[in-house]
Amino acid sequence: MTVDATQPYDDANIFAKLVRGEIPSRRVYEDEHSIVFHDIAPWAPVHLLAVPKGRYVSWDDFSASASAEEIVSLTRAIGQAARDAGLVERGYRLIANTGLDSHAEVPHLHVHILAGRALGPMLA
Ligand code: D5M
Repeated sequence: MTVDATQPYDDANIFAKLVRGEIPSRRVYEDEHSIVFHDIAPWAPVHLLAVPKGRYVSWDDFSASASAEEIVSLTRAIGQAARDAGLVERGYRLIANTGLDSHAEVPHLHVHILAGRALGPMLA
């Protein structure tokens, strides 16, 4: 099912549980406001997900109402995780699916970090 970016936040979603530590994840970065972990169904040889710990459905509500500290944290988390994974030399792609046409499936903001092969001009 795809995520309607205008829906209210659902505390039972899978990434809410993951942030709360109720389900396991392979975390590669964590700070006060953000975590980065491996995607369980990778689209590329390297596939990480960066998520804010706060209750944001998508880029839409995050960009409108997250604090400056949360926004800086997510930005730094993505850059640090990419550097730690050795992705800078060959590069990487960031994707934040938002709303019905994007095919977002989890109603908690997540930024995909994709790398490890030449990704081509677009995914779909
Ligand atoms: O991407 C949702 C992504 O979330 C998709 O690539 C699978 C991933 N996923 C789902 N459950 C988990 C858990 N438990 N750990 C790690 N990764 C997970 P979307 O942009 O919403 O289509």
